Amino acid sequence: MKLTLSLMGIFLIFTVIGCKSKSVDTEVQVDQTKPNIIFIYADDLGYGDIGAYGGIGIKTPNMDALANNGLLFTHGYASSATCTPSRYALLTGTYPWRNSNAKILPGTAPLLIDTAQNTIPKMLKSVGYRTGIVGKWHLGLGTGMVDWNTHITPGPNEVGFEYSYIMAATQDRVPTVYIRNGEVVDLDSSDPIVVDYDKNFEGEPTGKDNPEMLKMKWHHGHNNSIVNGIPRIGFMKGGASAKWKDEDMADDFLNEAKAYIGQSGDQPFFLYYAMQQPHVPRTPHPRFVGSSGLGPRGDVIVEADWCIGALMAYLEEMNLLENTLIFLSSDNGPVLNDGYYDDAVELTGNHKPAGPLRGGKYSLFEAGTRVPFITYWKGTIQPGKSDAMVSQIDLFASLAALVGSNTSGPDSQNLLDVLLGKSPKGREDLILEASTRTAYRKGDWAMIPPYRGPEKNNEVNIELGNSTEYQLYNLNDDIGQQKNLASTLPEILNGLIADFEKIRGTEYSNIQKLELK
Ligand code: NG6
Ligand code: CA
Repeated sequence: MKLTLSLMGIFLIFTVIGCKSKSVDTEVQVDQTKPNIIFIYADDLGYGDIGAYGGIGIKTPNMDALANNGLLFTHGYASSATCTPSRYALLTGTYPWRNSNAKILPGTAPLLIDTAQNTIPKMLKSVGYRTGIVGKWHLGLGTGMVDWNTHITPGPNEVGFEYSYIMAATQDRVPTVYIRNGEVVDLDSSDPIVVDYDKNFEGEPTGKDNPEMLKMKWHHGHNNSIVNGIPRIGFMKGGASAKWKDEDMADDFLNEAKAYIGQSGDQPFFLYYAMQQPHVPRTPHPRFVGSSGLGPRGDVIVEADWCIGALMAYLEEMNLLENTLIFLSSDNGPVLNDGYYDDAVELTGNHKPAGPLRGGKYSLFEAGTRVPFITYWKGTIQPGKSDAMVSQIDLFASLAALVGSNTSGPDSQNLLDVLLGKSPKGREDLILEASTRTAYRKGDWAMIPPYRGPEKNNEVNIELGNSTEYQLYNLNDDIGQQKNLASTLPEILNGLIADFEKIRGTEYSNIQKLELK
């Protein structure tokens, strides 16, 4: 009897152990310190473009799901109101105005990031991550004279990414080919690629001279080489077999992103998924044409949203959601007409891409840099909203803190607890940039120093923030920056100028300080 009982006991113990190890097998092992990390980085997506941020014109259920089940930041910033400087700051944790070359780059620009410079992918690699980029690069390649027909280096692979599948610059700039780990994809060596941003190649049609060849018309700029019926910035010859098909770009990048994720083994991964939408030229795949009712700009946002949904579904299918920290944002604010006739202005209706904010892409006003900013980590980040001021520049130090690295970029602040929703206390202040001009944000205040220059870019119809006077706005009760309080609150203004100059130095304006007195 006794023996039977103890045998039964042993049997029970084994059963329990057996069950336990079985449930451990099927349950997800969450490593809180080394999750997979994905940056989903849209191009020119505005603060008011998506539903979760109050957007009314375009249905974005997948981005909304990330926001509603993650943390939505109301004061999340890109570092600059244009692409290259924002991406530079994101990856290096360095203010873009510290590097005088951090401007919108042509497709032939040399690599902007010094290969000796620290970057997020380098930092993550050093603690055991696989690192990959899929999508828009726009940070320069090579050292000056790129030969597109040989191995292109240095590039993303030399600044920390073990895998890269990129377009060199933008969708509207040549070369219009994908580059995988430094090699142009599908290039036929008997049809070499040449690129020039100054002069055309003899006999090649251009948007300017051959309007009959265009399926999309240019409004300003964008009248050089024609690829797929779309006139581009810059001249390109050759490489016919390698040219991307614009309408397939979203699927091409999504498939690459999924393939990269699919190779996951035991190592955690970092994926920088740099989407091309809704930057011009807006070329939705046929299955999205007409999906928004707002023309191609709305349609490519629907397309981008669908891609994000597909990516999320894939992560779920791979059982990776609990193990993956996702960051969704945009490189700069929105623009409607950015150089092509694509009905973005005509069809926008009540949809306000910048939401309640003033300005847009290129602007020192809020809409230039305040963008959708969402963190999502299933089971770890509690759903909610945060009004803390955070910048993309802070991803570096915050992620370093998460994964146990002590390296970072010079301007990056560790806001890990804020990004994970454990603290409401964000940055105290932040320098914002737009085409090498800078402004200052501290507490509720936005201060814009005087700049000589047009008040508005009439081609894109966006107010740039230039004024010969200082501007001071209280964003708490004037989010639309309508009441300039500079002359009524001189003490606050002077305090802000002093704080700003401590970081920025005094050589920030093209107006002499003396003239201001
Ligand atoms: C501008 C282009 C604009 C866009 C922008 C870069 C003209 C007239 N305009 O110079 O269309 O390409 O550069 O956008 O060429 S960004 O989002 O990559 O910064
Ligand atoms: Ca952009």
